[in-house]
Amino acid sequence: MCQIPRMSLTQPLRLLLTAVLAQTATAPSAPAQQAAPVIAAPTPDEAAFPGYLQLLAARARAEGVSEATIQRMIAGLTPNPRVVALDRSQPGTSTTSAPPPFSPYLRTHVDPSRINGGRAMRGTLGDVLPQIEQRYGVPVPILLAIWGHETNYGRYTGDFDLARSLATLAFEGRRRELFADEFIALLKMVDHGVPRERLYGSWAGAFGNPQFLPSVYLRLAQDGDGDGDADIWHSKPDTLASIANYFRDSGWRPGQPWGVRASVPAALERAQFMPRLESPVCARVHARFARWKSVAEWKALGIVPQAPIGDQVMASLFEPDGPGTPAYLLTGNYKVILEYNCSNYYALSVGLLADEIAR
Ligand SMILES: [Ca+2]
Repeated sequence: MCQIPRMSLTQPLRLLLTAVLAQTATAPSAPAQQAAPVIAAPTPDEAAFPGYLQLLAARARAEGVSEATIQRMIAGLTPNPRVVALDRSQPGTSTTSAPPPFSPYLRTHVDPSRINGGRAMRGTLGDVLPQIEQRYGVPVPILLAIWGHETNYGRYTGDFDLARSLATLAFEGRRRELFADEFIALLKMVDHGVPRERLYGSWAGAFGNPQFLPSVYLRLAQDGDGDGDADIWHSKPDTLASIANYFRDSGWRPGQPWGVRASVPAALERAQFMPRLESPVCARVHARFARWKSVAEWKALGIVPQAPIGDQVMASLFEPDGPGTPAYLLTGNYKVILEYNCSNYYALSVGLLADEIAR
């Protein structure tokens, strides 16, 4: 997924991280990892690492982490040069080149394997799925599509030691505060009883079936099967309830689609609908949508939705590969998918995969 346009470093941490993580944790064979040769990136001033760990330890102590957890988690920790190399191989964010086309991306991410995997999962989970949908108000196919995108339904969750990865990324300094916070959150997870042997994941610190960061886990992970443990590593109900909780927390509106395919008159003058204001978050992603109008207003302009959507729903027109190619009316729920990973490639393929799983 290395071709995906990157986000600005000024965006909210959650968006930044989910984008980084989702693109790297999807599969060991993902292009992001293949295209990230582990060059001999020198770890910055490695001799200073033990001293830096003591700073992290002091901060953890001040935030109430137990001494036993602190000592256990920093004992023997060394910087991971592979993590530094992977972090430095991330594409820059200032490119002005045109984004690559969507259709090849969609072909490889809304593929028979993910579609059938989602349908099979739906078939095996029985009553628990309607219960989760009822409780959180997020459709099951959307939850499955996220899971399918993040880790191919749990097949690839990453084997990097999370404490080592997060301490390395904090030490390296490019996003020090962000990763220092996540390192402390990881220690809090241990204090809350999460077993050490579960603390493996992507090089950038996300873990489990939904690829949550430690701070997200602490805030939003759920115990979907009622055994008292929010086990997003092994429990399918816990995984899906946790994703659903993330979506509810991000403002998913029950009863609205993420978007619908739409036909657009060839003569539509698109320039007049382009946004006047720059989005405060994830600007490059949002800059590609048309202005928001009600579905009724879009219909009055000759645009015809290809699936049911209420006339009063606010929507934006999106033609990812330009006029004459597939077009979509996107709702506010599409923006919720972007909260999980702020990439149009990701959000559109999650929406379309969910539609296929639901068929
Ligand atoms: Ca559980």
